[in-house]
Amino acid sequence: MLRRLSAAVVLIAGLAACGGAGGGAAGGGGGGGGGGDTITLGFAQVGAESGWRTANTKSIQDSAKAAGIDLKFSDAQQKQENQIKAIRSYIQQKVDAIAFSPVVESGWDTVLKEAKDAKIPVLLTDRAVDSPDTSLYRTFIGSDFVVEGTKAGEWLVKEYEGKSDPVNIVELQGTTGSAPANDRKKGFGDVIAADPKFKIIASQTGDFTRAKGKEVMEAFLKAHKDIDVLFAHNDDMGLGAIEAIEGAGLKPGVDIKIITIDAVKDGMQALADGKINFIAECSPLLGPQLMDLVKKVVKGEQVPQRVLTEETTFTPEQAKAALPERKY
Ligand code: GZL
Repeated sequence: MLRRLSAAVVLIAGLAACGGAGGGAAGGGGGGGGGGDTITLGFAQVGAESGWRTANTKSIQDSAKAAGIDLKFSDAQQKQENQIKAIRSYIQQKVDAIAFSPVVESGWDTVLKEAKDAKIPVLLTDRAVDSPDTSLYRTFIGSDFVVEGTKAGEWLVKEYEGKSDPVNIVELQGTTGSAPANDRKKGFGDVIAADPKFKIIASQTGDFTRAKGKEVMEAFLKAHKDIDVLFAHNDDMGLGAIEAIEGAGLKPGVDIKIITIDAVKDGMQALADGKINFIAECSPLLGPQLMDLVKKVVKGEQVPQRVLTEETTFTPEQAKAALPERKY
């Protein structure tokens, strides 16, 4: 599905290439910094739930150091109340800018209004919020999760082209209420809805973790003897499910085809080994572009309201070729 990119949306490659200029959300000074001082950035991270998150945290921390930005960092252990507490503490500390990856889409307006009233610009990274008031944040840098789900669905449609037997699918959803879970489910579901042979016979959250993915897949296997396909919203839940499938004496990637999203090293290894059949990439390496955007926002420059990460997909052969150079 080709998505029209409005003028306010810049692909990361473009941003990196042209140094970040772009239309979209109004710029505006930060709470305290700017000028020649060191910029202080408060970053409220989701948690440490997956290989993707670990790589994302490393990208943020390494990029802040390289950019000479003083980073205050918090890990919310996947709890929204902890992220809100961290944002409030950054406001009290009068940081120059705040960035965060909202663990879920809703419930941010109050704290974002507090940041706006304190004249501290907020940048969304990785995940989106569902607030209709886009003045509450200066930009959102991250993937299009609907497209990722669409790519997963399109692979499945192609894989079963010309076949008419029913295809029973189980789905391991990401964190309930999170943008990646909502959007990946939508993208995938919209594509397979076109052919009635595809049926999602069970769908439950595995909270993006390996442990929960294994636990829920064990339950799926007990309840259903006719599973053909697993669609997992991230590699980590897929890797947990592989343990459950092998524990049930079945061959992952053969008896049950597996599609995941992220393309972290462990997922790519399972893909190369034929235990996963297809991965849609979701890049965690948002750090460098985020620091570019922070500097521009603190200086009061205009930044694109939406910065989209460019991503690809991998088959087993492509994973084998990519693995030696894989950064995460
Ligand atoms: C996606 C990110 C998701 C990853 C998971 O951008 O928010 O959260 O797909 C991670 O691996 O836990």
